[in-house]
Amino acid sequence: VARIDVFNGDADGICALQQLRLAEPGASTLVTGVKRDIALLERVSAGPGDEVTVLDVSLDKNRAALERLLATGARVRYFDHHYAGDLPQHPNLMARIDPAPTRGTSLLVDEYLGGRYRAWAVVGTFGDNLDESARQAAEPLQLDERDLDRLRELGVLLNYNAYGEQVEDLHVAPDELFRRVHPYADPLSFIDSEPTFEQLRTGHAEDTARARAVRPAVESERIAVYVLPAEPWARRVSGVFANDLATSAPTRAHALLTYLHDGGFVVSVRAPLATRTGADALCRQFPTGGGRQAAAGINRLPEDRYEEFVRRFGEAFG
Ligand SMILES: [Mn+2]
Repeated sequence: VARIDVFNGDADGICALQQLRLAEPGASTLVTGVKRDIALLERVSAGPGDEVTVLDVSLDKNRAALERLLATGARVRYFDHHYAGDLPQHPNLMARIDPAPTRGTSLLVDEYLGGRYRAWAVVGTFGDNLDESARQAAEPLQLDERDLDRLRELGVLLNYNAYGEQVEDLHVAPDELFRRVHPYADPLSFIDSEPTFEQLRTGHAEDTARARAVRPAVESERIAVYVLPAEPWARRVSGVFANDLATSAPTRAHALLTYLHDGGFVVSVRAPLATRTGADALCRQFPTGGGRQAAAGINRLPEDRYEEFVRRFGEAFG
């Protein structure tokens, strides 16, 4: 029986898998990618009885591959909080899917495991910018404020590492990052002992300083649009910078457009933190758009649709 773990390469995906594999140790094949690379299941081949675990990628975007795997007799466990559409009904599918805007995949896995590796669930939840939920989940751990801040920073850094157009843009490939994380049942030990933490912290500080120097292309009380150049630092920092902007102006919606090397933009949208809705509905108006109510994106916005995007962004949030 083959065991295949399919997970979003971001903090929430890695921390969801970390909890499951601490609870159920053993070798598995890892299938992952940059944060936006969510059509992951199509890369999986599995046979009768094989166990496929899928974490933090939209079922709707993986539906055809999921149906194919179920038809071959594979058993699939699916945990996610993105838009799913109708769930396939199949005896070999166990799905825990909840698109609630305040709970990520790490917390769905935490619930499944009865809170066994709660600290990792807290890290993943901070990574998805769900600070309030993360703090609530952390209460029974009785951490002091300093340790809670360290868990938050780790979540932000793991999340930051997942942003890029290709794995080559990233400081650490997500499958390798999972292998580095995996020996640590306690994320605070990872922070103290594993050099990767400092590596990501330095990279994050450098990229953020460059992003902060960029002025908005459009700015009003309700919306702001930033355009970043086609460089690896911009591709890495865009998501985390979008979360920073959202936190610093909670009643404003933010859009970050990063030029792709072959034209067009990759887009990150954050709904105002005060409402946390409307980002996915806006992005799904464009062919490669998708995401969650609070945070969504467009994988490729053609350059000639820039004005249209700004107009629709204004209509959605202005
Ligand atoms: Mn997530």
